[in-house]
Amino acid sequence: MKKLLICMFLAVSSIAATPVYANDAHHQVVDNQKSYSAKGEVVTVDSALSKVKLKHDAITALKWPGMTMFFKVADKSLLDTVKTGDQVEFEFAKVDGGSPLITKIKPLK
Ligand SMILES: [Cu+2]
Repeated sequence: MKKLLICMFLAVSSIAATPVYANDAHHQVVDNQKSYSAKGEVVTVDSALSKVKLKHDAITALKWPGMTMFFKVADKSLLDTVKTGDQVEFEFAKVDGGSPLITKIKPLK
């Protein structure tokens, strides 16, 4: 439950807060950025806000259980190829302490 809450917090904070790394040139920010891949199902696509709600599988590298949550996408055009109900695979980058940001997403065929 604790992990679930942390992950939900990240999802909420990604909507409410602007990441601070744009203004922070400290090299650790870059060093700590990692990329993760996962699979899931599209629940909601919000192109206007560059967000997608995914019911994702467990992400063991982050010790996240499977859950439904919003992700920001790096570019809203990434959402052109997916729609509600699609099974997808996606990649996201995550800076320590920051919000996950999807860099790739595509339907599983
Ligand atoms: Cu999650």
